[in-house]
Amino acid sequence: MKPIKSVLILLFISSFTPLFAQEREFSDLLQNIDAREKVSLNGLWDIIIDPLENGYYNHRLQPMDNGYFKNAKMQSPSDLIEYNFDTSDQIMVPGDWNTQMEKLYYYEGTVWYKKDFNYTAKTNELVYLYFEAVNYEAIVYLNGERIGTHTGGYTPFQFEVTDKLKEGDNFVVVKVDNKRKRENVPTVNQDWWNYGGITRSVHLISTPKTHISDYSIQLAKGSTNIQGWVTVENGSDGDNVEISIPELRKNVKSVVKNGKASFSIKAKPTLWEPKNPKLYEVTIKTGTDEITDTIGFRTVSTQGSKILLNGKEIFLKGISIHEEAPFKTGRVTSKEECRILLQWAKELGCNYIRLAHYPHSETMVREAEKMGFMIWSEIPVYWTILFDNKDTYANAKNQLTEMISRDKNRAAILMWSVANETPEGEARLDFLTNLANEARKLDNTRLITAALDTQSEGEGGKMIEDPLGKAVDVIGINHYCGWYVDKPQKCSSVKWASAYDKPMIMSEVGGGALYGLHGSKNERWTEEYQAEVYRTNIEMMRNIEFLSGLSPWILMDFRSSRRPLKRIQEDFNRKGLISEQGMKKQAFYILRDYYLKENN
Ligand code: GCB
Repeated sequence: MKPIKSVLILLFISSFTPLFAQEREFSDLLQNIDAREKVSLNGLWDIIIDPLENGYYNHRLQPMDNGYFKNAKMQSPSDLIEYNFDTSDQIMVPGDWNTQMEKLYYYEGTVWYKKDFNYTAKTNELVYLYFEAVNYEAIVYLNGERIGTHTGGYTPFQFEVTDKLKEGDNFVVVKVDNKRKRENVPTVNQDWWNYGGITRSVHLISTPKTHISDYSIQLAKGSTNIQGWVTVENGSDGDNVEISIPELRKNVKSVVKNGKASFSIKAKPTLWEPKNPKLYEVTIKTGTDEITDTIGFRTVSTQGSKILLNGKEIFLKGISIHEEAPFKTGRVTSKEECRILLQWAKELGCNYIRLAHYPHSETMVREAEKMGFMIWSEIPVYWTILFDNKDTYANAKNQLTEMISRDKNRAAILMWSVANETPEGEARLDFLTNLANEARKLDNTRLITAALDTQSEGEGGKMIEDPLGKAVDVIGINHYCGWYVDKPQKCSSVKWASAYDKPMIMSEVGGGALYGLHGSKNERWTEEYQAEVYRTNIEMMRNIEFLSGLSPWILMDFRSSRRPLKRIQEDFNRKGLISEQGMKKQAFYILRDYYLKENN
């Protein structure tokens, strides 16, 4: 190979370095996209399934400059073009591909997506192409030109495309790749379905050239003042920004300085809480741009082993939830599906939900907030990710940053979780301590947590002394008494002690049952067995003085390729209190009784 050619190839390859390598405070995501003028790119997209990445690499495994992203069409009958989006299969966006085509059920690899659309530009506007989530790696092309990449399956990303749009016909192509890789976040082993595809909505969002891009508006830590900042894209220092909360009769003006307009408002808002999830309309104005959000105000803190909401102790009566659709399975794709899951959690008597094991959609978070659920939100730092790999850290940090960027104005979120069930070790401790510090740097108003599954046996029973306990504000414990360890009958007498004077949440307890399977309480997979696990675990939890909440595993049965047992699991983790078809198992009512009768 000639040197000049190899340099060019290297440059080409290195231009695919994931964006998360860059240092920045918040990600540059537009805040509150629902309030923006936008065109939906949802609906049917043309797809080409490409397990060999033939549309990307040539036969010498070099990236090609005329790959499928060119969306080439035959010009004459003698042309050789071995793909054609216009005659290909189609699937729905938003949506996972696994549940839309039988042959894609277990598929992990590349699928090319293409959508045609029409656009007429307005003067003085900027246009963003915004993806709410693509699992896992996305390379995005507009009209045949690569515009950027994104890594991580559960957070949004955007590209400013104003100059790349044509008047009239346009097309966007996305190379989506959900291959599991050892260095990814999550890594290769996970207990949920690796749903691939453009799993959440896609929009073209237009804004004035100078526009409000981001803001943070919250009660300040330990104060009754509403505090925040606003950033203005293409603005300059000296620009005026106005923030108003009409219901509180507040209106303040601020000026952009060093890129941000900061403000503080003395106010006495009605505080957001589960029994009264009060949200206020807040309007921000600058120059020609104006945006309105609905924002709640509350404080959250800890005092010894207690969690305080608005200064008062609160017990978190929760349930863990995967972002899996009721009745049809696959990824949740609508507000209605979010509301069904949340309504079930309401019926269960919950005031709290753990959104496992990755950031759920903004719709889910906003609907939960309106319904009065306190939220634990989490990134997929799960099990055995590569704690000694710098790129893995950069990736995890980027997912954390994008999660906090998107949801920092949601009062319902009390906790950011940095990890789930990670094995003890020095590299892991450094990795997660750094992530926890990072989360605090981005947002000092919320608590940091992680779900641990390590404990030792001491005189006082199970002893929580995982060194990660130092780095978090709230300790989550996953423990499957009666399922993975011990018989259910043993659980009532299990005692817990902690080396930390911090609140503990039982972030997971539970066991599996196939809905409709009945038998004795000693027979696995029966509803009676699962109910017994709940009964005895609830007794165990009553004895934990430093317990400040729980989120048993899990609201609804969910797909997992770790669960092959025929006639019982059939690719589902059966620890749901409700089957994927919406049928409530006995254990649902055991937990509901506990929530409705105790800890009010
Ligand atoms: C866990 C994991 C969760 C699994 C669950 C199980 O501890 O955190 O992702 O699905 O156990 O069912 O084994």
